[in-house]
Amino acid sequence: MSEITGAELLLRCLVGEGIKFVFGLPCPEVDPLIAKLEQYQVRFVPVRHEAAAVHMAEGLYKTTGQVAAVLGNPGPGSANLLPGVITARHEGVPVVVITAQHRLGIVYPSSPATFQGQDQLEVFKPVVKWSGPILSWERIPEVMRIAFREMWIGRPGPVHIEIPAPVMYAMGDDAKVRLLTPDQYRAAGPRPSEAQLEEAARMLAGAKRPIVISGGGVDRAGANEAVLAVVELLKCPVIGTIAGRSSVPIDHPNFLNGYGPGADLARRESDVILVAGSRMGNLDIPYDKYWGDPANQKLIQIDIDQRNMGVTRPLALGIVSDAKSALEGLLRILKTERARPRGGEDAQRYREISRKWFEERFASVAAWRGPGIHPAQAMQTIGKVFGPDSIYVADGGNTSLWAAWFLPSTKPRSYLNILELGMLGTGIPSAIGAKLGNPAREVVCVSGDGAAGFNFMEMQSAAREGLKVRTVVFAEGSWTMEEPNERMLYGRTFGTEMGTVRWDRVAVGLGCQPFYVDRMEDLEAALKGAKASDGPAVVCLKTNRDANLAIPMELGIRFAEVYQGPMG
Ligand SMILES: Cc1ncc(C[n+]2csc(CCOP(=O)(O)OP(=O)(O)O)c2C)c(N)n1
Ligand SMILES: [Mg+2]
Repeated sequence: MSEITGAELLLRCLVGEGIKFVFGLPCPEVDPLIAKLEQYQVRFVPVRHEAAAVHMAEGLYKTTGQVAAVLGNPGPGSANLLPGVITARHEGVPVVVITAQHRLGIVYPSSPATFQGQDQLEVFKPVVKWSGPILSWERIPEVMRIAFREMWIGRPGPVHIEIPAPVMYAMGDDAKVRLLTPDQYRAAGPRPSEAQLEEAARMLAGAKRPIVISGGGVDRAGANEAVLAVVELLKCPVIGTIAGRSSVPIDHPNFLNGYGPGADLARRESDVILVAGSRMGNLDIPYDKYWGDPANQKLIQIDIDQRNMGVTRPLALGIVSDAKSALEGLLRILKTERARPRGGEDAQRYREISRKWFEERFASVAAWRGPGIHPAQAMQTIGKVFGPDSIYVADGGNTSLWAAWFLPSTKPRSYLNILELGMLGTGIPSAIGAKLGNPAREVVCVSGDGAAGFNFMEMQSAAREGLKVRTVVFAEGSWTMEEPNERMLYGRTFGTEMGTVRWDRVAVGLGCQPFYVDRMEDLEAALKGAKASDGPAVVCLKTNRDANLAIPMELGIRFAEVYQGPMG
């Protein structure tokens, strides 16, 4: 008879689910787990803040599809996980959140005498998809199966398990438990029915002006090739949602930016719209004024989650399915349906309208000759140096808008931004997670100086772990995105002034290669230096404040409509 700890049994369950990384900090209540990780080829990555652990798991998942586990100690460490977990929930990121707990004699309820006593199940329940305790060695595999099933139902998300220390340390005979492989206890899916696919194909093949809207779900499902194949077969325009920036190449000849007048016209004129992997949330301005009359416009929506169906636009056909199998099935039938593509004139017409409009709106960017550095020009230079094969992680307020508009077209799953919750500070840890999952690729984090401050200490984690993450901080010294409202309503700013931080000097203390740039002519060399660095690098980029503030008015209004609803 061989006996193993509860921690080792738990680890076998995690490994059976393909988990290769655990993020968090040690504590006696989880030490038996951490002590065994190496033996199972699981990498432990310690963090400087537990929320960052979850953001690392998020960067890993978004770029590779791999799930990770995160750890919190009883009380504070678990409390610190919460912002990360809430972000993961909003972003549809699956992650196994493991909180350690004291012996049961002093919690549930925690008495005022209990040191670090927190009844964590109650705290986590509202912010995860599923939460439960494991109270005996024997039930570890079964409860883990419950957790993983729940994680993958509909839109993925975080699940929480809590394990009291005595269960982690408990010994049991491993011959007595049966571990099941994932396909022995969960089914793939949901999948579309053939009838649904045929109906969708018929609608699209018969459409006068079909368009496709590609969302983040296309990236998550690995449906990038399938969505482009549908677009190319129909020769129709494809609009990328904001969260789906890397779901289709933004330099594809049929691509339309969703915030421009070309996309508005495409949505208004279209008789059949196929939406894949997007809820069409307010960030994608799903308002009547930017769409056609629903009486004449048929909407087909493919989404993994019934909860996302027809939330903002009425449906003609909803297909609850993962985007890949639905789009591949649709493509197969479309090929036999003899779809009548219109020759792509619409896509060209819309693109031309948007191209002109953006060119005019961004004339001030093209014309900028200083003083100092314009963030948009800096993004273009970053794109030039790091190219289309890098993974880009954007964080910050206006900084992330400039990034979305001016960074290059990327590969699938290679443009990360927190787009539902808008949590600042995710960029650096998320980039670290991305680098762990993609060691051979360049990972570049572009961050506002407000956003950078939240988790900048994780650059030390990158240095310790030998991860060549490149972080460029746009250091104009303000919480810029909060300025316009103050200026408009009060004629002055308050609370937005951040003071000066020399991020490069902080970086030195954290073991990173430092670069400081305040003249445009020095930027390219600094970025090349960062790229050539043999460890993580930080570029402190002093950009011009007024330039960072000057989001073109029409684009600013659209962004305001996200919050305030349709205007005018
Ligand atoms: C954690 C968090 N706190 C507050 C906000 C609200 N917020 C959105 S943008 C922004 C300013 C961001 O400043 P910075 O990162 O420097 O980018 P900038 O707008 O200056 O380019 C703030 C405070 C948020 N999204 N997340
Ligand atoms: Mg700023």
